[in-house]
Amino acid sequence: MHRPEMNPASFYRRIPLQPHQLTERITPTKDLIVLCHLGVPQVARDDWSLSIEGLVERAVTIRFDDLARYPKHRVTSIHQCAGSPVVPYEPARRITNVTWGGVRLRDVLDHCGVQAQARYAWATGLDYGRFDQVEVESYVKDFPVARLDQDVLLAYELNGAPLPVEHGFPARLVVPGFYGTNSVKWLARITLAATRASGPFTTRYYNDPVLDAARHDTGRTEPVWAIGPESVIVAPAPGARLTRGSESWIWGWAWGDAAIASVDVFAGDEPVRVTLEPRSERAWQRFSAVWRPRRAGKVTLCSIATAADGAAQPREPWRNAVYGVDVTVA
Ligand SMILES: Nc1nc2c(c(=O)[nH]1)N[C@H]1C(S)=C(S)[C@@H](COP(=O)(O)O)O[C@H]1N2
Ligand SMILES: [Mo]
Repeated sequence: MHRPEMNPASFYRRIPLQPHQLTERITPTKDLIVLCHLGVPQVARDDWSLSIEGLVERAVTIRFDDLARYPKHRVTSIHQCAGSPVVPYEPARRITNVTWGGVRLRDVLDHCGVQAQARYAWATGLDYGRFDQVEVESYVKDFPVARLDQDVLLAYELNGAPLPVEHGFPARLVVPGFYGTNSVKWLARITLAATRASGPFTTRYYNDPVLDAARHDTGRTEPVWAIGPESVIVAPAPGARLTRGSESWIWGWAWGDAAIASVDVFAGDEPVRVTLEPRSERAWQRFSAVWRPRRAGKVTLCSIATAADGAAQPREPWRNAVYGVDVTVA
């Protein structure tokens, strides 16, 4: 693997929009999260290649032009940064919804023949350097092979245009429904393996403590993979003034790895009737409600998403915790 120039050569990020700014269904590329732990490797399209190795019948190396041999696939999906890997109880709300274009990794792997013992795919990026005082040879993540059937992409387009450099040009992995950290940019290698990967980003970072029903740490951990059920209110914005006795629209987005089955909206402790659109592809789902405030004063609006599998957005501090919007009724 050749080592590209890193520019910038250290942690680089752009913080995305606040919940009340998420007014567009497809987040414009200029408003996306950018998160690069080690900096941004500068890779020319013609220098790029992807090696597929490990537990496969035939190891292969493909060049960018080889991607055109596979059917093009587009998927509209939530794209969310999990926030700090070491503070899972801090909600980050770095959420966007975008359209990726590329080829299915499954289609490419079918040519290589995945061996039966392969349980994980390790994905290695071209970036290298220092993160949190640790010298890192490359950014490596992993995901279960069972996930391949769910639109895992080798993506070369974002919102209909070639990937911008900071988003992984010329090609990246996208694991729809998993937190963004798993979607390795500037992808260089896929390794099929029987075990999880051993680098810092799959061991030291991005493993959450598992809590019991009383929220005590069980001592076990689980990988930061599937996106938990979450929702945010887009409007009204924090600090808005609503008029007593007249109808106010409350709307927002709900999402998760599993489709969201219902959203509950509360104005203080008063439940408000909600309409929720069904999920299309892996996109977020719009919900809306009409509320007629009867009393003047300050009130907190909130929304709670429940997924089809029954898991609900927690009120306790966690990365997908319920988001409250403080408004004034006058
Ligand atoms: N190679 C590489 N891939 C990476 C990262 C990285 O530092 N290096 N950061 C991850 C994290 S934490 C997130 S949230 C997403 C962000 O993707 P974006 O910057 O394209 O929005 O990229 C992921 N993929
Ligand atoms: Mo992230």
